[in-house]
Amino acid sequence: MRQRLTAVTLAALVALPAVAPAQTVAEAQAFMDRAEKQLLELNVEGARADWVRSTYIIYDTEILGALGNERLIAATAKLATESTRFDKLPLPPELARKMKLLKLQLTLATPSAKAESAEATQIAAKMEGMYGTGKYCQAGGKCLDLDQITNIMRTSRNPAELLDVWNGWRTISPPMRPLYRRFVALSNKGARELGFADTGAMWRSKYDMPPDEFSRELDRLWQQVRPLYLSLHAYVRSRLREKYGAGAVPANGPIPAHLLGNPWAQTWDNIYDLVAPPHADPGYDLTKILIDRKTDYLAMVRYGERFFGSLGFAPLPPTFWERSMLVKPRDREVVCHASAWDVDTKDDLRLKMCIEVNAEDFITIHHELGHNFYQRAYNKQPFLFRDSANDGFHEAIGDTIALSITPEYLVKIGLLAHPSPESADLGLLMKRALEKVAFLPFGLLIDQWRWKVFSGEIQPEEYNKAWWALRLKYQGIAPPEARTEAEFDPGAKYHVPANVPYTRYFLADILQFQFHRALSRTAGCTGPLYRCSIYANQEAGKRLNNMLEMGASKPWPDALYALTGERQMDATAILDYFAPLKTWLDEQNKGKPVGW
Ligand code: X8Z
Ligand code: ZN
Repeated sequence: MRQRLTAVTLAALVALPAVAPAQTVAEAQAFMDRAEKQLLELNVEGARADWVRSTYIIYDTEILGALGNERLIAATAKLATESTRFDKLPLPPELARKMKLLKLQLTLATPSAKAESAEATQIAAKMEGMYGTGKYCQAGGKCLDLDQITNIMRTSRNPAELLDVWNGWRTISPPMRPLYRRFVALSNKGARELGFADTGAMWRSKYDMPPDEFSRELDRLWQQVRPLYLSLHAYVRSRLREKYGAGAVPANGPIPAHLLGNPWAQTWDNIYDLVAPPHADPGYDLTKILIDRKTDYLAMVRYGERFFGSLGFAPLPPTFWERSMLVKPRDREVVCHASAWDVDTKDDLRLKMCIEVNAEDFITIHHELGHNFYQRAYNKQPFLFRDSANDGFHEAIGDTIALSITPEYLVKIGLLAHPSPESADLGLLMKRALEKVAFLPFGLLIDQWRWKVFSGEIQPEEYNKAWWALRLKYQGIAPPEARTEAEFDPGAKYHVPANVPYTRYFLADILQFQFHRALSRTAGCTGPLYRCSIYANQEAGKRLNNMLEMGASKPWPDALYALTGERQMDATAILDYFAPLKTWLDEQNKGKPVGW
């Protein structure tokens, strides 16, 4: 019902082309068959150009990538507009869903005017290229790329050095500011041509519910987890204050953004050593284990592949190993930000990543492989259903698997000699919380900023001010030094110049715990969730696969139901998981300020 409602709304808003209304379901079906065939061809062509652009950034590949994208967007928009002819026709459910999805295909809608569509796609390619090739050149003349900066932020405990590279990475983005401004105008124009109020409204329409209801859902989920975040924030702040001094970290104000072990302060697990609960040593350090054992990048990917294999998934195809980019090439510029590809939407799976041997990348490999195994699971679906139930599902699969990387699992695969004692649980939970709980407000705020930028509520003259207001509001962090509108700090986060929606990661952070809870129970694990691993459990594998195979063929609550028996996104699973830590944190925070 909802699907048809959306379609009708769209029809009312879209300027209908002057064609006679179609009459029959057969006609609608023929249109859809043609549309899916054309979109498949253009998608594959576009993905090939995009792959080369991302793994070999030069002048020409940027143009070729933009061109492929432009063709694909133009064809998709044209088909979406044409499809409104069938809006009033009652259609069988599958066809109706395809009509709906066709109208929601685009992340970037470009204006129909040729010059403007070319400009929009060129700006997009250019901004991603600027990010990919971005470097901070220090006063001494040494230039650092993002991987080097990330490593410094991960390991350095010298505030001056941290401040230097934190500021340094943000020197790459001010030149993006005028481009981004223009990009917003053009993409909004394109979105409006398709009947959406703006690009943000288009993005919010992809969740099988009215866009405003989706916003309220997000708020509901955030309210569920906010107390947990506040407890973690207050505790981490007080420990950082001990480490860096009262002059550096306020007692009851925001945490300076450069002290949290990550260039964007989005995950904090790299500063575990600074905030570790006493007497709760996890007993191992995965980074150290990988390095000591001389595990290389290929072996790391094989571990991930074998986990999926243990659940009953077929091994990755030989072409995965031939065509993936797994390490940073020495001789050319690439987009290092990790991504998973399915170039022919069938079996040409690839991973693009600049793997380094550490625990963070070990987890990211599982994240990316989750995309690849999802892609392959839904490849028997018709083209428009070759997608996840919603984008949060796509981001949650690999992370769900990574939640099963428990000490017991590491023992099973021979990376650890003995499982950690129970006394280690608190330490392990803290580490996970620094990764998963710390991320929640960050996952939410990126698009809170972008949606307001797209709607015009945030004007270009206040891009940075509004950015830091949201960083403060949701995360309780502040820039280490005053920022001005001469900077463009959102551009220093990949997904902004690359135009990748971000709310998906917030959803995934919640969903993965829901998935983990359901699969753990399926696997017969009755203990605390943080001790459950679904490794080698075929039944859990089957249950997961059943959902993955559905792709986007059904509204996401149906997919969620198939896996969990629940129809709502629900944060009680993440709260259950961290419950013992929350109790401990609140104990530590007694008599100390919470919030900012
Ligand atoms: O971008 C990613 C993945 C690719 S989909 C590496 N992630 C977000 C980020 O890095 O900001 C994974 C978690 C959040
Ligand atoms: Zn991802």
